[in-house]
Amino acid sequence: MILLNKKLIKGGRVEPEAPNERTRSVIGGLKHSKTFTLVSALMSWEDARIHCRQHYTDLAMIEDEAEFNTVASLYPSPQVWVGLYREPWRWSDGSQAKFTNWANGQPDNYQFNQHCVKVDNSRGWHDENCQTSLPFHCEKGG
Ligand SMILES: [Ca+2]
Repeated sequence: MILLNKKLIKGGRVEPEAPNERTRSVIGGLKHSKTFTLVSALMSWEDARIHCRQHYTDLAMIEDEAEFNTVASLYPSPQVWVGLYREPWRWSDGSQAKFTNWANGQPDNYQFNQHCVKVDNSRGWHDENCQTSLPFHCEKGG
């Protein structure tokens, strides 16, 4: 894989750089270094996970304070999917969520239909209907 003029060349095929994607790295997290990317395209949680697994490693799994701060620095999108779902609350790779930052009154499972997690621009976590279309955070590495 070669990066050339912002085009990704893979197997002889030139793929355009994904639009509106911002990247930022964190080093020294729970599991070495990760690169988090905010993807502005609006997708359901499941479609967002498919996109992340195709282009990165997975939806963002925020496993400690350092990673939390890095993901938060990628805003200004007001609401963004991360790779957390129930139940019990676990990350996209099946690991248990030890670090969480629920907003006041969350998770509330409003209308018994909120099984995926978004973060808001005050950095609080909310359970949300998985079919809602939102931008999302992916991670690579880790
Ligand atoms: Ca909720």
